[in-house]
Amino acid sequence: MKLHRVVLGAACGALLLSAPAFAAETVSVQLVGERGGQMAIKLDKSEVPAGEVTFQVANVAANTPHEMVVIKLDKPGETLKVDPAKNRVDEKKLMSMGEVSDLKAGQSGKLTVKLAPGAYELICNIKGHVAAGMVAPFTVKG
Ligand SMILES: [Cu+2]
Repeated sequence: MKLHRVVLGAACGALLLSAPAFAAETVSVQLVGERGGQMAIKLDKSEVPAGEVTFQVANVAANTPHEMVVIKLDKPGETLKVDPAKNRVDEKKLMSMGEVSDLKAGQSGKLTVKLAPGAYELICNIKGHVAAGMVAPFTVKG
């Protein structure tokens, strides 16, 4: 047991020394679109290495509030289901890693989270917005 731990520690040390990939990543997120029209979540990158990630989120709409929620998927390719009664995704049934909520048009905010490897989706879960296109796949590499 003890030996195992020492070997693991040495391996991690080597990775840290050789990998600028451990530096914190920043993702620029634009929340786009107006009520009643097409909406989108635009990212400057859709894949980052595991570790600390900062999402810089800007609502660039003219007059529509938006938000960004980071959802971890059970498996790649899974699609989030919109609850037809509520016209939004039921966050209680999902693994939310954090969010920047309630950004008025023109506002921005940021979120820093530690993300493990896996498949994620960024959504705006204001009523009707996922159905209008506010879903962006996001991958964290091991
Ligand atoms: Cu929205």
